[in-house]
Amino acid sequence: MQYKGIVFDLDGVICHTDKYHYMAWKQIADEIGVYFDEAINDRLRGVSRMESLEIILEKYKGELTAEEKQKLSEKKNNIYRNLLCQMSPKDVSEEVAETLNELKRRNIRIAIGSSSKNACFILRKIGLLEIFDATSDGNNISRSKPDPEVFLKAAEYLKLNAGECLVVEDARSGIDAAAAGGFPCAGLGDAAAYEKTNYPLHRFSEVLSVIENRNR
Ligand code: B16
Ligand code: MG
Repeated sequence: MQYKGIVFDLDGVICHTDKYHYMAWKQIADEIGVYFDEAINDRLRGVSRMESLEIILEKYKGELTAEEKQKLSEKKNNIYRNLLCQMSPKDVSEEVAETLNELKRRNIRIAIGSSSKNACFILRKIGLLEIFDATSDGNNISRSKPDPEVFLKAAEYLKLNAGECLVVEDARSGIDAAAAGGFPCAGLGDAAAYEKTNYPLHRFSEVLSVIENRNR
């Protein structure tokens, strides 16, 4: 089967917001007196906001009510969104921008498949809201990665079957989601070394050769 579309994860693939997630969560963790570091932050990749908070609270000694957790996650999001305001098209590498343009030239349909409820806000800030044919994100799903829902919705929006869409991810939870949905998947960074990844990528632009080799 030829690959007619690509569903890209956003954070860690198209742009990098982990430092802002880290800064915002660190502020929350300090406030409640819980230990938090870069290694814990790495475990939050691709994971929803509330699930991220639960991971951070693993080291918390007390008990929090659902309402208190909700307040903390809202507070984190406000800090995070303020930090996101400094993002601009300069936060997209030339390689990413050129590869997306080349995919469009080749009539490959492209979508975003992100756990983030801030995906459209980020895409607008980095000037990429218009280039994608569809966006599936934290606002249109009820189950976060590793559930395949976000990618299945993206494929549906592109009017393609899972087998026709390559998923590009940086997180293992995202690769698990792609595999569970029956999508072929390419992995960058941490996800490149994961055994469930079909196409390990060293750099973003290599998606062009994955498509080329598949469709020739
Ligand atoms: P928000 P992705 C994910 O985006 C991030 O990797 C993850 O760290 C974050 O917790 C999640 O979005 C939810 O983000 O708080 O903005 O709704 O990698 O799936 O694009
Ligand atoms: Mg990611």
